[in-house]
Amino acid sequence: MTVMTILEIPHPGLREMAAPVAAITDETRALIDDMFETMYDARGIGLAATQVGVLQRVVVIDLQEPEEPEGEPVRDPKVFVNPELTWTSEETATYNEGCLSIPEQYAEVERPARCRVKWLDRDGASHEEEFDGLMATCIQHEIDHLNGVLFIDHISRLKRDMIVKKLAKARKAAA
Ligand code: GNR
Ligand code: NI
Repeated sequence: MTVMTILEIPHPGLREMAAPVAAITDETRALIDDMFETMYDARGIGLAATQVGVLQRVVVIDLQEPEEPEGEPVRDPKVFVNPELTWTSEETATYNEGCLSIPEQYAEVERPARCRVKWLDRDGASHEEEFDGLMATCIQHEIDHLNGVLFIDHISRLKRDMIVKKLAKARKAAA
C-alpha cells in the first residue's frame, strides 16, 4: 500500500478525460487500495484516480468524519469504477466544497440535489443507486474530476480568480 502524490492545480493532468476501465484486474484493485490510503492520509472524503495521475475512471469515497476523539476511526469505504450519472434531479443543493487538488480553498457550489449512479464494484459487479445529501454532491464532484472538471468551474469567474490568488499567496507564504 502506498500513499500517492495528489496533483494540484494547475497540473494539466487534472484537465484530462479519464478512460473507462476495460477489465477490473488485481492491478485495478491495487490502485483502489492505494487511492483509499492516499485519501485517508489527506483526510479527504473522496478521491478520483485523475488526482493521483491515473487517467482511469475510478473513484473512492468515505464520508465518515475522519476526526475521532480516540481509537480507530469508523470507516465506510465505497468504490466506484466507471461511474455514470443516469439521472439528476431538477432540484439543486448548495454545499461548501473543497478539493484536495485545490488545497484549503472552499466555495459554495450548486449541483443537482439527488442523482442516480450506475457503477462497477471492485469485483466487476454492476450497481445502480440513488444518492442525496453530501453523497450526491461528492459523487458528482468526483465524476467531474474524471472528466477534467474542477469545482471552481461551477462558480463565478470573480470567485474562481479569488481562490486561485489565495492559493498562490498561501503557497508563497509556505515556500
Ligand atoms: O475532501 C473533500 N471534501 C469535499 C467537500 C465537499 C464537496 C466535495 C468534497 S470532495 C473533497 C476531496 C476531493 O478533492 N475529491 O476529489
Ligand atoms: Ni476534488
